This record gives sequence, structure tokens and C-alpha cells, in this order.
Amino acid sequence: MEKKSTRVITYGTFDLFHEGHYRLLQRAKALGDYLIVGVTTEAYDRTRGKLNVIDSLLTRIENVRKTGFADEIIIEETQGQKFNDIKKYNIDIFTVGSDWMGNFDYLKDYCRVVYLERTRNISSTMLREQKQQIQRIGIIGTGRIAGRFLMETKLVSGVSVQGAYNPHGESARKFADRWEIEAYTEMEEFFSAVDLVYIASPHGTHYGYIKEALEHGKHVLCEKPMVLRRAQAEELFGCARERGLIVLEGIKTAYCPGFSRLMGIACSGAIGSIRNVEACFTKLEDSGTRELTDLRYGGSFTELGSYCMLPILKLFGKNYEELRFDAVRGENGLDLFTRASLRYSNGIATATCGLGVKSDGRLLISGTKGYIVVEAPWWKTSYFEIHTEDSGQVEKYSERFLGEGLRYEISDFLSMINGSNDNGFKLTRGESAALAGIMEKFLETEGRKP
Ligand code: C2G
Repeated sequence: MEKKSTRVITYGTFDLFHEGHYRLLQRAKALGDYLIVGVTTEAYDRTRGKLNVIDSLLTRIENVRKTGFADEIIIEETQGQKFNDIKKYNIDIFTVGSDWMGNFDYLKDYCRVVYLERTRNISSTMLREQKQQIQRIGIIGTGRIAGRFLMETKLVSGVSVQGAYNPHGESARKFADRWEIEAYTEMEEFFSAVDLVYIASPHGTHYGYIKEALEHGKHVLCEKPMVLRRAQAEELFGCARERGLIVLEGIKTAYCPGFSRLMGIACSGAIGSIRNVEACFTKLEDSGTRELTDLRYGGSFTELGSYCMLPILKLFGKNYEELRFDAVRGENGLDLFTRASLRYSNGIATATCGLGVKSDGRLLISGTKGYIVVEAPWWKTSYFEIHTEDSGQVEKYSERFLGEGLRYEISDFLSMINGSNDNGFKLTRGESAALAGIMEKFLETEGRKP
């Protein structure tokens, strides 16, 4: 009797075709006799929230075809298609890279599911005629936020996480093994292996790492608060400009579509002239966490103040007339609940942050004709309302906010580097420097040395 041939299927965007894609297809083909490759359409990538896809569908199909591994190429255009394709094409094995480990286990009832180890080192592009190169990103710091960032990079085309640096070898290795990336404990080695740097280390180390990265010619995306002194921000931006490099502060709210729309509407006069902004963000933390034990840089304002100050600076500007802080402190002296009050020539504002006191966490923008309200979590802006004197008339706005929302800043960072889009207005250098100045003033008020 003739042996039944083994039919394998895999899917992907295959944008900016690289070694990782090539090796995946090669091993997928080796799993059986007949390989079907599903290439995603632009519309499907939009639906699943993948940003920044550069190559057209035709180019991506052509690049898959050129490998010679695919016996048949189909297009993936809808959610749930994989399930139907498995039956339609009589599939024995579904395979995908291990960066999706566990995500497709639901297909196990219908065929074998094989996760092939992702390719860690993408050293060069495979196809010479490519418009753009894949950017290898290196992460400094290996805490919770670094993990979230890594998840989000999978949904931004054009970047590949190369590895993570942590001077503590054990932490670096643990993180790298978990995410199948390289671990680095030596700075020089780290910088020579990456094109871009994302910094997610404790606040107090940002300045030193940004400086090192710029000196090594790397663009930098740094978690908020980027630095804690105004002069440091100015120095770093100056240094970046001289070298033609980008330094971007990663306040995720600033880059998400809902917040951009909210700012656009607020500034358009929809509620008249803005006179009051109240932003509140509280997040209860265990007393043992770094945020509540780092006596130098911890506390609620350094942790959450960047979010709350963002709409205030965007709507009223950087030139406040007065800035005052009131704080409730814990036993170790760190602020558990802090309110920054600002006075401008034409309005007033408050930024309220809590790690040890819970509050409503809303953003309220009041103007001469009405007000805009965004309930918690307004810092992941997806819905807001405009109210006027006429209580029966409420305008409602919704926007998508996908996943952890870090993909928006990653995508903007990439397009700024590639020069295809100047997203600098979403969070300007001047605004980042002003934020550093506000952090500096806060730490001074608290009697801490910034
Ligand atoms: N891949 C890999 N190593 C890399 C990068 C990607 O093995 N360094 C694999 C991915 O795991 C995937 C394939 O290459 O199996 C295509 O990757 P992408 O084009 O990024 O597509 P992806 O977004 O992973 O789509 O429905 C689509 C699928 O969910 C996979």
C-alpha cells in the first residue's frame, strides 16, 4: 500500500524576509512531504494588531516562493481560518516558531502541533533588494516590563529581539532562557550585537545606560521616567542630535491611538478653552516591591507621575507658573500618595498618583464649553466622552488599544529611525525634558538627591 504523504502547514507575515523565516520554512518542509504556507493579508494583520508591516502581500508571497520550500502558498485573511484550513487541506502537522509557544495548542485536537525553535541571531538580511533591514533590539534590564515589551515586539514588524543585558548574570540568563534570546553581562559585547536599545532598568540607572548607548551609536527607547534631572535630559538629547540618533521616552500612553485622538479633540476647541486638567493614576503595590523600597528613586510619583503629567503638559504646555507637591508617606518615608498641583496663566491642573492609596484613576479635562472624561485606565486610552451643559448630549469616542499597548511606541520608534514618519510630536524632547525637571523638583522637595 502506498504510504500516505505528510501534509504540513505554517503561517506568517514574512515581512522583510530574513534568516528566521528561511530556517522556519526549511524545517517546516522537513517535517513532512508537502508544505503549505499561509501568508497574512494586510487586513488580517490589522485585525490581529500587527503594526508596521512594510512589504506588500505580493512581495511577501514572492519571498516565500523563492525559498523553494513551499509546495503551495495560500493567503491568511481571517481569524479562525487556521482551524478551517486544517480540515480543508487535510493537514497532519501545524507548525510555527516557538515564539508562539502554547498559542496554537487549541489545534491539537485536529492535527499535530509542532513549535520550532525561533532563530535567535538574525545577522543579515537575506534578500539584497529589501527596502529596510530588520533592526536588532537589545533590552537593558530584565524585570516585568521587559517581558511585556518582548511580547509586544512580536506584533511589530521590522524588529527582532536579539538579547538582554543585565550585569547580574543569573538574572540575565533566566530572562534570556525564558524568551529564547541571548544573555549579555558584558556591555561591549551587548552593544556590538544590537542596533537599537530599549532600557527598562531601575530609574536611577537610565541616565548612565542612555549615555553609553549613544556613545556606541545606538538609538534608544527608554522607559519613563527617562531621567530625573532636567539637565541630564538636555545633555542626552543634545548628544543624540549631534550623532543623528533618536532618544525616545517610553510613556506608552503618549503613542496610543486613543490618546492622540483625545489630545486632538481637546485641542480643537470641542470643550472651549481648557481651564482645568485632573489626572489620577493609582496602583496598589505590595510593600516589598522595588517601587516601595527604593528609598532614593521609589515612591508613587516617580513611578506614575509621568503618566499623569503627560496630558497636563500636552494641554497646558511646559511653562507653568507654580508647581507644588503634597504627599502621604509610608513608614520608610517614601510617598505612597502624591498630588502635584500646577498653576498656569490660563488654568490649573493636578496630577495624583498612588501606590498605597486607591482612588478613581480618571482623567478629567474641563473647558469653557464642556468637559471630557476618560475613566480608568485612561492611560490605556480606548474610550472617552464629551459632556456639555446639556446633559442629554454626550459624545462618545472609542479607539483600539491592543495588548499591553507598548507596540505603538515601538512602531513609532522604528518609523522615526527609518525616517519614514516623524512622530516626535507625540512626546517632544521639550516635554520629556520638562518631565525630568518636574521629577527633579519633586525629589528635591522630598529631600532626596535626584
Ligand atoms: N520566526 C522564527 N524566528 C525568528 C522570527 C520568526 O522562527 N527570529 C518564525 C515565526 O515564529 C513564524 C514565522 O517565522 O513561525 C513567520 O514569522 P512572522 O512573519 O513574524 O509571522 P508571525 O507574526 O509570527 O505569524 O497567523 C500568523 C502566525 O500566527 C505567525
